[in-house]
Amino acid sequence: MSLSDNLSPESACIHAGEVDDQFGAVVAPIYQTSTFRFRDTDHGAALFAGTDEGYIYTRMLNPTIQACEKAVAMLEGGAYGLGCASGMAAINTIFVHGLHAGDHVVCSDSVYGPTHTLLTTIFAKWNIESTFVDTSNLDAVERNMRPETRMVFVESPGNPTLVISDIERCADIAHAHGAVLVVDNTFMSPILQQPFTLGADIVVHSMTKFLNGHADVVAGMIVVKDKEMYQSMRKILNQVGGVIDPFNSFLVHRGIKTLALRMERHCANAAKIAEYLERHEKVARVFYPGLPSHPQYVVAQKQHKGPGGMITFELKGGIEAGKTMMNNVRLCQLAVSLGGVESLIQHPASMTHACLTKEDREKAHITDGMVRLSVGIENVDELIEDLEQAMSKI
Ligand code: LCS
Repeated sequence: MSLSDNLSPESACIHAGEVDDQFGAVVAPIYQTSTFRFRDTDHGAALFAGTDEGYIYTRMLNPTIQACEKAVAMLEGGAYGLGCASGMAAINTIFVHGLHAGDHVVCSDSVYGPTHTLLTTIFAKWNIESTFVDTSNLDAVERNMRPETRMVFVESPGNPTLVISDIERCADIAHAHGAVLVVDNTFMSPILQQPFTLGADIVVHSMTKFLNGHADVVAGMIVVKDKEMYQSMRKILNQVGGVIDPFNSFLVHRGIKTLALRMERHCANAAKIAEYLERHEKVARVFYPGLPSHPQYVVAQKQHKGPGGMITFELKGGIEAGKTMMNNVRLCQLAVSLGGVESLIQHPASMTHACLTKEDREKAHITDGMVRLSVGIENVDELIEDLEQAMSKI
């Protein structure tokens, strides 16, 4: 089946990704095999030489993985997907592919902790320097570009502050300096934000989150538009080996079928909870892109189709009040990760961003008092009831 590129996101979620029609299967089958038999030695040699198309070995390509790659690429409006073993494997592959000794990276300061430490520990060791800037401040992005800047890496909204960067303007700055713009679109999913339409060159996802949506898979995806970039990145991924496996590809592809529907409920629930929190006497501050009080509300309105399911807030009682609240939730669960059907609550400073120094956290405005809530698709009144009973213990 071939799909038109202008299919609506709701229909694309159901149908994107080619299905093997040997038996008329409606869903892409799971090819749980590590390797593929050659017809004869000439066939094997031709596949390796690239003169024949086909499958050789699952680390190189597998039909189930490819179906998931096509689905995400189509939803993002990109041309090629590369399925990875985790979001971090995807980010690492992008860095290994695009960076050389002596290069410089400008990266959002509010990014998932391990993205920050991957640059400051592993890549710094190979003489690749990174500058972490508040990428919502375009002057700061411009000011920190150097002749050797090869990549601008933007996570928007940023984890966990939900700071929003103007992707279109960041793309303009990156391109004017001969750098590529990479956007981590994990928090929004392609349903709410399509970075390629805003000028991004590479889009990356932790599919562990909204794309899969059911907290039962760890996986990542890189999406690119350019064929040459895809081919050279595929070689790198094959060499570094951080590929997704067929079964996880199947699960993510299955999860994607309900992505548009789930995002609608994530947004509706989170919007209601953000308003409830903002009105609450024990809450000091709420960060949510759908609230007019969000510092980049105008940019959010421009580049998002919905405000998303993530809320970060600070309680008036600081970290102690936050701990009491997190230790008393019943319907929400105290756990890291996000983007699943279940609501999860966690403490960034001691959990997802504990790998940063306190100084780096402060620079990125990640305060000790911040609590992060990933709003699931449960009944919103029951979620509010749960948050209320947990806050009554403060
Ligand atoms: N990018 C973002 C924005 C993330 O939030 C995460 C994980 C990753 C990349 C890495 O993806 P993974 O390798 O885990 O698939 N974020 C997590 C978080 O906030 N809590 O636990 C994991």
